[in-house]
Amino acid sequence: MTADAIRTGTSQSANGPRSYGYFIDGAWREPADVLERRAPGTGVVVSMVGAGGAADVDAAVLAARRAFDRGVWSQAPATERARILNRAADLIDANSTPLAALDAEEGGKPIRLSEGDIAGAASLTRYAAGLAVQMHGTTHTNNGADHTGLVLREPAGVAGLITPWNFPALILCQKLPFALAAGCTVVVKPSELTSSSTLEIARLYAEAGLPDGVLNVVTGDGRAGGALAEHHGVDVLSFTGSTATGRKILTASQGNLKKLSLELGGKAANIVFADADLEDAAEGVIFGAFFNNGECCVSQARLLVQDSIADAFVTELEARARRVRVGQPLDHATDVGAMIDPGHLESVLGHISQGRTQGAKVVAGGSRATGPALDEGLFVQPTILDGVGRDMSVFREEIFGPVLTVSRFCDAEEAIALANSVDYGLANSVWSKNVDTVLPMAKALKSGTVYVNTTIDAPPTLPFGGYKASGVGREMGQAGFEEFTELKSVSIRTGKRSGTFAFGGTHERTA
Ligand code: TXE
Repeated sequence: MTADAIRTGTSQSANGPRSYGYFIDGAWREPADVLERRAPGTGVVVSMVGAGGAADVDAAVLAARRAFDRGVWSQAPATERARILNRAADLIDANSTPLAALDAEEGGKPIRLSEGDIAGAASLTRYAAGLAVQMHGTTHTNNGADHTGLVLREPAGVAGLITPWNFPALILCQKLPFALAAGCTVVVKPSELTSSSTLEIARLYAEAGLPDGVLNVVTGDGRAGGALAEHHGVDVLSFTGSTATGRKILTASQGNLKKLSLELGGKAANIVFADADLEDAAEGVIFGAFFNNGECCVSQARLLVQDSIADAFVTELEARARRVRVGQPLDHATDVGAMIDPGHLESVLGHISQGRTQGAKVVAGGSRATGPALDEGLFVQPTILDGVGRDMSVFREEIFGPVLTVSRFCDAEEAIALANSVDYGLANSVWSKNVDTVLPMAKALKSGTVYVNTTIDAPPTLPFGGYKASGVGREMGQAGFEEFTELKSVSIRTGKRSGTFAFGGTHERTA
């Protein structure tokens, strides 16, 4: 299937922008208002999506609620849910080329990474299909001969999913197939900046045989997201985005006390000890910092390096940073693409300039990347700031761009103190060949993930989420699946009941 062939929606001209409606109850609905998306690599308008509001969200939630209550999905045999998820995974794979192009074009991310995202999206979907058939509760028969306890694991109900722009298809698939595997019905609100791949994946699910109303997509900005977070028809909400928006969602979701999973910002550290494999570590540090343009919640934006090797290691990083290719997102030679939008470009450049003012030394990059292929786009040079102290804003705040800060430590105790001194706690990496170093470090770091002698390496089996301001709840793994379920305890007594309650009988059974 070609990119043109998978475009769907209310209208589309041959060479003009893609145009999409909302996907509600198995049908495309024309939006009253639209949002234009300009490709950050070229400035050209490439897609138009509905600017959804509360009424659109309400229609989608009602469709999801009706589908849930009909039981077409929530009560379907687990093997049937798994079959459709596996079919959807096959279709995602079969459409990987056009899907990857959509995310690279709208998100500014390098196409090679985008292709990896789509492969990851299919793999997460297959993993979730396996969880569907293993969903079960427990039985308890050790509470007396006349008692049986059942703990039922049930779908949580209608799931709201709000996703960001940095990994549009991948983060969708860290949530969607898990919710579907559990038997939930779903309303997705993708980022207004990168909605196309989500809408195309919804279409692929319909092709895979997902019943109408089980998956609904409403596009739009924070107003649509806010309406979903507030909606009393949503039972569980899973969000990935900024900590500031996560806090708003926490407040908005209070009305019906919905279950929440919030995957928020990060300020991860790559911690390199003198006894590491320094070749591997240098490669990992460059990859961790500049992966996905640095627009990544687990971006390893801080390097903490042991004093004794620091100068030589930084010199090696400078040389490697110069070889990182900044270029058009759709070019397979590109390592670092375009920043997501003009405001974000200004924010990243502002952080670099603030770092300079506060005393950091620019050892690589430091400005906007320019050149004939880049001038219409939003590009930043891969940047390394050395001599960064723990009180500087570039050390503490999420920059979300291709900017690496370098700080030095003398021993493990100081490394732990530095790594843990920020508000975030999503992920950190430790590089050392000494198990007596890495294991205590892994235990002491306050983050949901610790990579050891590797970085940004997250198989679907491992739960993912944050400590501190990086969020609550987990995605992926068994724990991520369970976020979309509820437990129900069923307490069963058999035999004659008389004289066994507290009033007028013995207290033994309830004590
Ligand atoms: O995120 P938002 P933005 C960080 C990163 C970035 C900053 C801002 O530092 O620079 O956030 O990015 C929807 N109620 N991350 O503004 O606002 C919005 O429409 C409900 C980290 O894009 O968090 C989109 O679908 N929803 C991150 C989603 O929330 C609301 C990934 C994320 O947008 C809403 C992206 C509201 N009030 C940015 N307001 C990560 N953890 O990977 C907005 N939204």
